[in-house]
Amino acid sequence: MHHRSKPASEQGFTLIEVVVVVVIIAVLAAIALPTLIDFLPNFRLRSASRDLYSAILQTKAEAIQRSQNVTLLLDSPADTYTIFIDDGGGTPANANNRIIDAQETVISSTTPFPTGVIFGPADLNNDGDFIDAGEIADADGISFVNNVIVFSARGLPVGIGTVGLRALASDGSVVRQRSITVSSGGRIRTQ
Ligand SMILES: [Ca+2]
Ligand SMILES: [Ca+2]
Ligand SMILES: [Ca+2]
Repeated sequence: MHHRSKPASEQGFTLIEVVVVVVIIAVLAAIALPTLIDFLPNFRLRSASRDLYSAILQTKAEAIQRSQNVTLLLDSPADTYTIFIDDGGGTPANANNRIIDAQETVISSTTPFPTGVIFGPADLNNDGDFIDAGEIADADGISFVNNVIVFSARGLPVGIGTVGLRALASDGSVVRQRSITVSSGGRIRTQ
């Protein structure tokens, strides 16, 4: 009676093979995890910054197209923004009050930032001050008067300012900061 050995593929794993695979997985995870933990808040911040930049451009384009002031309302505690026409909608008392009143036209409904992204002061080069290019010291992260970015029918900003964005880690620490600045010529710059 002779014994036929099974093909290698049917023999299952030896203990040493399992240990080697587990060690390889552990090493790969240890390498990838910090990158992943860092990557996610950064990714969200970039996407929030890009979306807000687009919203500012849209506000400008709508103002030109509609030949009237269009307002981008930045809500710092809520970390949202909304494009609307603050013209009172027929009720003069409600015009330019930075409140979206019942009869006013909402152009782009309220957009929240992704999880972990907030408005906040931005020290872009992390040197402890808030005075370098594109930095903003305002506690609420918005230096525009009354927290609105308004464009006129000519496509020019009614006021200039900077918006600071912060990406937070799950423990609440600040991972990365960015800013968007609107200059008097209507140029929009992200940093
Ligand atoms: Ca209003
Ligand atoms: Ca600084
Ligand atoms: Ca402010």
